[in-house]
Parts: sequence; C-alpha cells; structure tokens
Amino acid sequence: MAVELYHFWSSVCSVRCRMALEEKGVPWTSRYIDLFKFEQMEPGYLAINPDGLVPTLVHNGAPVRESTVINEYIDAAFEGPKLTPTDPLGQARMREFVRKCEDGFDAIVKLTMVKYILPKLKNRWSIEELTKQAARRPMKYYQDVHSRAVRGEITDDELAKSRETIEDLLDHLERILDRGPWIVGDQFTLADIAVAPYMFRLSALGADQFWSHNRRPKVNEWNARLSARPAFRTAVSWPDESGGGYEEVGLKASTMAQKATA
Ligand SMILES: N[C@@H](CCC(=O)N[C@@H](CS)C(=O)NCC(=O)O)C(=O)O
Repeated sequence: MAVELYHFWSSVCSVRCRMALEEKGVPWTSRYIDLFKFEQMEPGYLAINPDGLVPTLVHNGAPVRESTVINEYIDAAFEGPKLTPTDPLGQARMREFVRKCEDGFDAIVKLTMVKYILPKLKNRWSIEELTKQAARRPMKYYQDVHSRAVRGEITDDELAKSRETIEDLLDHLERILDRGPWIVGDQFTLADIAVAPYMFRLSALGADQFWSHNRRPKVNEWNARLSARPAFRTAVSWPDESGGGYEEVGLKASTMAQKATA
C-alpha cells in the first residue's frame, strides 16, 4: 500500500494534498520536486505528470493528478475521518466551494508569483535561463505566465483583477461561514482543505490586510480553527529544500508556519 506524494514546499496544490493525507492519517513518502531547479520538467517526472505540475499522488504505482481530484481519491481510498459529507446536498455544497477555489487559482498564482516566486528564481538563475525554462513549460498557461513574468509584463491591471478575485472569494467565504463552524457546516471537509493553502500564501503577504477581528471576522475565526489543526501545521511547514523560505524575498514568514515549526 505504498503512497508517494510528488510535491514542492510552497506549492498551494501540494499543501492541499499534504493536508488531506495528514487529516486522514495516511502514512506517505515524500518525493520532493524542486520547482526552483525545474525538476518538474525532467523526463522521469513527466512520465507520471505530462503537464509538468505538482502534486502527483502515486498509490501502488498508479499516478493520480490534480490536487482536488487527488484529495477526493485520498478520502475515498483510505481509512480515517471522512472528509466528504454523506448527504448529496452537503456534497454539492462542498464541490461548489472547491470549484470556486479552483477558479481563484490563477489569481493566487499571479499575486504571489510576482511577489516571491519570481524574485527567488531570479536569485538563482539568469534572465536568459529563466526565459529558456519558461518556454519549456509543457502547459501554455505556465509558458505564458512565466515568460511574461520574467519580462516584467504581468500588468498592474492583472494584479488588481487578481486581488479583486481573492477579495470576492474571501467575501463569499465570510457569507457561507454563517452555517459554520466549517464551510459546509458541522463537518470539516475537502472544502476547508481546498482553500487552506490560499490562507497560507495570503498570510505570507500580510494576513491582516485580508482578514482580522474587524475585517471578515468569520473568516478570521475559521482561519484560527483551521490553523490549529495539526494536519494544517504539518502541511504548511514543509521546508524549502532549496533554501531561503519566504524571508529570502523579504516576505513575512507565515505566522502559521512559524507556529507549525515552533
Ligand atoms: N490544477 C492543478 C494545478 C497544479 C499546478 O499548477 N501546480 C503548480 C504549483 S502550485 C506547478 O506545478 N507549477 C509548475 C511550474 O510553475 O512550472 C492542480 O490542482 O493540481
């Protein structure tokens, strides 16, 4: 029953799957794919993930891709606390929210990539090398985002729109947490896990600008409950194996990650 996760420390989709594995209590083996060394494009990895993306879960030799699909698989395939409601309406509510998180992914990529992934890459590689590597990305989306980011062409307008998307997602979360304490109600589910890594990334940008006692108080309280979960702490505290963490680019280390490693 070998379970391997190919993942990267700060990747939001990797955090998602680490958290699901930890919530279920599934023993798993780490296969670190260093995106700062472009290991996602090595032939051995492309054989299990032709899009050159992390994460990939490999269970008994069979790869499963796409973080939200992986999480449904983890919940269905392994013993442990159920992370999906049993009633069809609860399942629909959970999937509606997971879909919203997927729709917000591009906004998270742009906001945080420009702020800290690109500067870290620039500390390690020349512009020529980064341009070459951007063109090698198997997916058009990443070819475009990375090559434009390297050329400094992610516009202020795009960043403003990304910011708006995230603000809307958090407003939506504030509204639906009326039925709390978790996103679907009494049960902690894959919906909470789907958005957890965004909280981690946004908190590195300075959480107080997005939620606090006064601004989106329900999100603030839910986030405190989420951050207290051991699975979350483990998921967000995976070390940056190529070094530097957030501090390298002058960002606040996530307070959640600090707690996790304390
Ligand atoms: N829809 C995919 C997205 C996966 C994805 O975009 N992963 C990012 C890290 S969060 C990645 O591997 N990027 C590769 C790159 O930047 O070249 C999922 O949910 O798993």
